[in-house]
Amino acid sequence: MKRALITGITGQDGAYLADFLLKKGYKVYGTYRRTSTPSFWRLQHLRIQDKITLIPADLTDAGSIANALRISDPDEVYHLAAQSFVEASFEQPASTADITGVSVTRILDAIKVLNPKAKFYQASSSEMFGNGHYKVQNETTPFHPASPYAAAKVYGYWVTRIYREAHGIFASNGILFNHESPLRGLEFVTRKVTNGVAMIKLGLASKIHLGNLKAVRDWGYAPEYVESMWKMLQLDEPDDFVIASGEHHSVQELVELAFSGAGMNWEDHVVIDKRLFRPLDIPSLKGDYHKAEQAIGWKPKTSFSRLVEIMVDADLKRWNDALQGKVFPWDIPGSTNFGSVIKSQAKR
Ligand code: NDP
Ligand code: GDR
Repeated sequence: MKRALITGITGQDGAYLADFLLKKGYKVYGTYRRTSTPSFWRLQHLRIQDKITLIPADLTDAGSIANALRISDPDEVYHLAAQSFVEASFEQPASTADITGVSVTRILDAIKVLNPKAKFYQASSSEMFGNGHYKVQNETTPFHPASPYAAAKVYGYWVTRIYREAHGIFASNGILFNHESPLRGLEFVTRKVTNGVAMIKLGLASKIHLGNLKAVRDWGYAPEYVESMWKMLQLDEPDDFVIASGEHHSVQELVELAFSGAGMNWEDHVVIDKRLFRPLDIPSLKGDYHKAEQAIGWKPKTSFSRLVEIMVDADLKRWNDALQGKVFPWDIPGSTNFGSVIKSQAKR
């Protein structure tokens, strides 16, 4: 049985990846950090909370990372944990540099000492291309980061390559473009819109406040994107790959589609709020995934319009359930009672 360690298992990608690897027959370990409110709702939503083994670790704490590696003794490490919200990185630039950037070195260095044969996946991002003004971005496009988050990801990208070339670690970068799902955090624009549409449709809200509607992004469906992470680590040699949908749409198109799908007119409900504009934003991103298609046989399956439909439907169902007295997954009492939490001193 192969063993995988996922950092950030409580996030969108971590939850979907854990589900995918369990179905492949892996023993799955995941790190979580102590928070005042538990964040296990995605694992509960996928009904996998009892099938994984959780290890407490914080990215700022090198000892806890080493401990997670020692306990899990993984064949594959998927490093997904990060401060992942671009907007917040303008407000917390130094902690984002540490959590999203420097932590990559902490993990790779621990792998070098403790598990040098483990294969390593780094969650790199299309944000690294920034505002370089290339119409389409692939693995050879120069980076031009436009946020503290993107700068931290560029650092992580290069450290991954450096450990590959200097220390012979199997370390690959997945350069993923935006990918979304009903498990997306509510602060990201897709989920903010689909959740807002559902609430407005059911009479629970009347407006959504948004920032830059002109920004253009390449949005895909998250469950498909986590599969590419696994495929990259099944190769004989490490490499770097762009993963994208190849479609690009503006935030305004997203808004129009989400409202019209629910039978409403977006102009009646959207308020432009200047405070939600970023100090720097990226006008347009569109990925070219052909290298991945050829090397690992990956290509997107879900169209943008279908993605928006999936997300609006899921949010409508959530709020309908809530109105009928059924609780959201994250409100279930005892949500921290997991079958298999390994404490730092415990043996595996
Ligand atoms: P999420 O924000 O949903 O999840 C982030 C995860 O990181 C959560 O599990 C979070 O824990 C954890 N985390 C944050 N800070 C720390 C810390 N100090 N110590 C330990 N864990 C921490 O992100 P996604 O799942 O969407 O993204 C996964 C990765 O992929 C991220 O690195 C992101 O930057 C990158 N990425 C994402 C893309 C996307 O479109 N989704 C595109 C390209 C790259 P908690 O639940 O406690 O907050
Ligand atoms: P992004 O995603 O910054 O691309 O990072 P986000 O959904 O936050 O923003 C996308 C675009 O929408 C514009 N926008 C708004 N964004 C938010 N969040 N809220 C709003 O109200 C709003 N109005 C307009 C933004 O200005 C931006 O142009 C995501 C994250 O998952 C990163 O971790 C990942 O690396 C990249 O995708 C690829």
